[in-house]
Amino acid sequence: MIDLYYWPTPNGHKIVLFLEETGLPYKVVPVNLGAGDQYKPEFLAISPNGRMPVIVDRAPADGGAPISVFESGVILIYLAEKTGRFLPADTRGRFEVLQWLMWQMAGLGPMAGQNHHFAVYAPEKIPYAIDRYVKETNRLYGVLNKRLADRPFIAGEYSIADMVCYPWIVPHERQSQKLEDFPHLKRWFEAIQARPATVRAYEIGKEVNPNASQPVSEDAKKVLSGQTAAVVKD
Ligand SMILES: N[C@@H](CCC(=O)N[C@@H](CS)C(=O)NCC(=O)O)C(=O)O
Repeated sequence: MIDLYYWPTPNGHKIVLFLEETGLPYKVVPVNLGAGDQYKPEFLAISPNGRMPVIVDRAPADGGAPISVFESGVILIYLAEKTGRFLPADTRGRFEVLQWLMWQMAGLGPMAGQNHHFAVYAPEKIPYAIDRYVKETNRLYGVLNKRLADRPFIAGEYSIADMVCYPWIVPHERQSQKLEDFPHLKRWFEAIQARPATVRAYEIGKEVNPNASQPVSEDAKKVLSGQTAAVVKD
């Protein structure tokens, strides 16, 4: 029913977490980012930003033509609305979830992404840049830790807000963060890690890209770095 255009990265894992929790039927379409699949014209047609994940729902609720959705946060809102799961229907509960989902999309994801870039991928190690993003990631971990001090999950019950944040905490060592410094975050992290759906989601990631834990190859780095407007030109 759902085609998931996917590669096992933090943003990709978010959607598999949801699909495995709900049991919604789906088919993985691998998008090999290191090989440049994200810039094939047929992929750009459903993902104008040249990024995965993307879904195509072949059986939308309105019974019409297939719907494609890009941006992981929006994909999760779409799937939550489709299934009635992991996003409360009432206004208070719904916006409690959505504000933390947006916090991840605008803060934790991009900042931890820059952290990875300058600490791991940049050919030149720039202390100012590394320090800036390690500190900002640390601040965001502190925000999440405080939020989790008096509730099991970010918005009370397990929701799409947790699913967007969890994959970005998985690489905490690579982000120069110690979970021991954030006891509430650690407890939350371990609870999600132990969910059967989470275990299955990360197994699927290993099947799709058995080299996911290896350093990015030099060829892949060439594809992924220095992109300009030229990559999305017709
Ligand atoms: N805000 C987007 C970000 C998606 C994103 O950056 N995806 C990365 C992998 S995590 C990607 O497709 N990268 C391909 C590239 O950099 O060329 C989302 O959450 O869906």
